[in-house]
Amino acid sequence: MEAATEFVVESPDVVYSPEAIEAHYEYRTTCVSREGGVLKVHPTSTRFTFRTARQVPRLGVMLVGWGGNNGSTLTAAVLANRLRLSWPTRTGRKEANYYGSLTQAGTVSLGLDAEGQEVFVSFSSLLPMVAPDDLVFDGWDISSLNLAEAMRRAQVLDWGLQEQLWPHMEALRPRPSVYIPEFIAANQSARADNVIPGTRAQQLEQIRRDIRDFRSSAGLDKVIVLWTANTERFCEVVPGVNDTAENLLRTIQLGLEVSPSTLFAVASILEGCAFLNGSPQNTLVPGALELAWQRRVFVGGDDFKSGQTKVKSVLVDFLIGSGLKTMSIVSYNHLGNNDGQNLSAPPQFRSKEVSKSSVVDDMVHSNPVLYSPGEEPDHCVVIKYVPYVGDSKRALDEYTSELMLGGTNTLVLHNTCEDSLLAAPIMLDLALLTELCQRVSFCTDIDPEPQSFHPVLSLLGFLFKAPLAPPGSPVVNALFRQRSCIENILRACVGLPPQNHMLLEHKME
Ligand code: NAI
Ligand code: DG6
Repeated sequence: MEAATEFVVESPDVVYSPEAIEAHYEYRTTCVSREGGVLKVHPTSTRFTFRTARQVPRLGVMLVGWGGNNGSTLTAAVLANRLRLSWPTRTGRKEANYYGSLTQAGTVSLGLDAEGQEVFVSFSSLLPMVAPDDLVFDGWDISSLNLAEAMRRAQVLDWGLQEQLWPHMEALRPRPSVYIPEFIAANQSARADNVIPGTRAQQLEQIRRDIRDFRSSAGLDKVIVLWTANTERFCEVVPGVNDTAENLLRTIQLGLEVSPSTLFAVASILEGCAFLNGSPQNTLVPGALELAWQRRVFVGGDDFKSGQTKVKSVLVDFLIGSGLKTMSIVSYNHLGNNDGQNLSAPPQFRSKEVSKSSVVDDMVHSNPVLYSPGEEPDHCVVIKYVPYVGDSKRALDEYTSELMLGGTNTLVLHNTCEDSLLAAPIMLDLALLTELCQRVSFCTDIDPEPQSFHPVLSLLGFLFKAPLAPPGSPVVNALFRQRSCIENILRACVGLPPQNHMLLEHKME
């Protein structure tokens, strides 16, 4: 059954005008205080008014690392869908689709119909969103291969699809990029034949010119920049160098240490374009975050949550949420694509190890019944480069949990799939949701001044392994809490209550 695509909320709290959807919404939550060893819980309520502009812009997405496996696969996926391509494989004809995209292939329940059955619609129909087929791509890569050649190098797509896409991708050529060898593995140097010369300040200016050029030559209303280039080593956060916006901008002018990804983040923010970091390194150093705050530009990161980590953020939530004490998590990966080769160098592996390891923290901390303060499961992450398996990554996990009365439970998982076919729909969702958030504003009964979401767009956490959150905000990794956050905020924007799954209608006599 195909999900319905359009709906209207009939309520005095929701007003549709040609320009916007305006919804009055009661945000009910609780405030907890500790008084004399007793927790006191106060239900609270705040009245919000959400306004979502209905006019969907012509959106451009600039990928840093456009010629990589993710970049070429995402570009190919959008073209294949736009052109309605189908191609023969040994198991039959396949058709282009957007499986793996929350917005395009996920659904939400609007409520119950007269028969008491749930009515589902596509996630993308909750609010007006850019259609993925309408996205315009551009980007940078230190490798000069055009996108057709990059697609062939990636070895991700079936040959029959590649052949059809070739004439459409051949003319797409990545712009030269910033190459600072010490940030990525030495084994990448042979790729770097397409670089922006000059000082850091000149490179920053060139990136800014590229963004402006793309915006005007493609007739775009908006541009979003997404880092999907190689994983870099972590950058040291040094007072006076990158700890404030002012220091970071001065560092760039003086040519002191700044990573390529941070240069791209700064350029995007200065151009008023949202910047999203799909890799694990600490691109968004405090100075970059402050700049985003000052300019009110959205930033999001870090590291796409695509496979093994996504499963982990479900499985550990299930284990700890069911009262089992997970004590050991061991995750092996082997893969043979260029990402795997880059990660075979210790500093780049370290960046990935950190982001892959942080993912169970919130679940452990949420359960003081099982874990005493400071207690954590052993958590080991191993990544090996095995060229033969190419983009078809293998992920092997072992989870051991304590059961009642001294028992143990060990779960073992083996996951095989094309890494880039998991990452591409996530990149799509990132661009579409970020753009949508740019059209949402709100005010409250306490503060009638309209405002936007915080520049650190933590609503995107579902899509990132190590989600960035505004200072002081809890970091949520549990996948279905993250999904509910997106769904419920979008529901609020059309005046719908949060999805509570209570189905009380079916629990009465
Ligand atoms: P890839 O190695 O195929 O592509 C990266 C591209 O970036 C290459 O074409 C390379 O030439 C280019 N590049 C390197 N430094 C650059 C720079 N300074 N400026 C512009 N381009 C530059 O890697 P893949 O598989 O596309 O992954 C991209 C990134 O996404 C990696 O950091 C990876 O760790 C991350 N990632 C991938 C996931 C997946 O499931 N595929 C999931 C999570 C993160
Ligand atoms: C090896 O783990 C390579 C990495 O780039 C991952 O494939 C990528 O980060 C996806 O990780 P995960 O844990 O979401 O599957």
